[in-house]
Amino acid sequence: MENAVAIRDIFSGAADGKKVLVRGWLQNKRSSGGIIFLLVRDGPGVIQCTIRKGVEQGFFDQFLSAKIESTVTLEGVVKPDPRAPGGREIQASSGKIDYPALEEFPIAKQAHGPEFLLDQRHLYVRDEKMRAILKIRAAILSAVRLWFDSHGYLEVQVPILTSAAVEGGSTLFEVKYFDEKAYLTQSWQLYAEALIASVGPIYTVAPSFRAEKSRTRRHLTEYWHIEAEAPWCDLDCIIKVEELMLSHVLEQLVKNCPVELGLFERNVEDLARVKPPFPRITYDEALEKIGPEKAGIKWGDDLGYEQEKLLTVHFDRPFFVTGYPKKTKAFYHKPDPARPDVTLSVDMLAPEGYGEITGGGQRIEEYDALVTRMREEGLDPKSYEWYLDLRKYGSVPHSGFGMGLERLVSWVCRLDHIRDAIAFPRLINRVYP
Ligand code: NSS
Repeated sequence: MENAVAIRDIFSGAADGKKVLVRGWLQNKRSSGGIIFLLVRDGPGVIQCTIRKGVEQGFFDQFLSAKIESTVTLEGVVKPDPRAPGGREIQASSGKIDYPALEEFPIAKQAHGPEFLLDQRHLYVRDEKMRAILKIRAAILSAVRLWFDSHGYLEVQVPILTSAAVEGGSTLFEVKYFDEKAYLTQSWQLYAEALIASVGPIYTVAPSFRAEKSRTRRHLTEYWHIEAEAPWCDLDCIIKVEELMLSHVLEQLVKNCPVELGLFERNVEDLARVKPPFPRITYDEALEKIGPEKAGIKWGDDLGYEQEKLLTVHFDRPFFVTGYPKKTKAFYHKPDPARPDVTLSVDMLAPEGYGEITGGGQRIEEYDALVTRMREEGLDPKSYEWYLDLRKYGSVPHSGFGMGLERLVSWVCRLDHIRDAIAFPRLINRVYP
């Protein structure tokens, strides 16, 4: 196979006036006045190639009738041209269609409905915005890793197949595990609490699963979860980890993905101003701000999407809500010693109506207190035997959190629906393609 240049490299100017060979997918095509304008995409880059009448007739005619999303090879001279996207084009003198598209590409330029695009997701991932999302996800994850790696956190992996619920039974996916029942993990947390006694502060990037029975614009059934856990870390400590990590991630994103962010209605200034400390309010203050009557809830109820939306109008950057009532949170949350009906819990909410992007807090470290909370929640301590063991052998105050990658991407890119924050979304009514 002949060596092709990377299209992205052409825009440095180094190839101006030189002959290059490029290979890619025919993203778009139009012809006018004896010139065919082709947009060729090799993945990272897209460049305009022109074929003028007067080149070899067979070559011209072949591309005149080429279907969109065929794969092509083109050879020609690079010419700076301010009218071309990115300021450069290839004036092609030869080339071929490697694999012609067998049918017309089903995704046209005009608007399609969301269900159609979800059915065609295997092809829609070639769309410009979808490609930007994939780059933004990758940039977020590499910034997350950079931050944790340089702050003493070790990246570890835990099972996806588990034997007990972490975040309550109502969203558990059950799987048949030979002759036993197992579940798809909702969070790494219980295993993380075991591993901090082995290697100290840790983090992971892994899929989590929630059998969410409702259709909302912020729930997937399978999502990517960035989670961290640290020993000798209280609520205040974990809040600081979250705000330092996220502000670093956003700083990197503004630096590394300005073009991708530019495709969305996001002003990068909104991200650049996110610096610690983030605003903090308590659950009680949150209720006051949203007006419980207006929000249709009373003290003790969890904040759902509608309530969070009302709350986010008071902020122009991510903020924390601490001290959620005991009954709104999972059994492992430590009750506040000064006020045992609330927990040492914290959610981070994104502004502009997006709401919760992280959940976490301080864990119960005493054995008896943990058994009591399990019983209150109707859980059988026998199902959590190994987890309880962790309180028998060198317990420690500790905290952690989980951030939904797609929730973060939705806010950063101002998406209408979380399904567009991931290549192949899993939703209540969709496991295809
Ligand atoms: O249920 S969480 O609030 N908390 C936990 O799972 C803790 N065990 C994490 C921890 O402390 N290690 O979920 C954490 C985050 C939440 O804030 C969302 O950003 C995201 O996970 N999340 C979701 N994203 C997309 N779809 C769904 N269904 C979903 N559920 C939670």
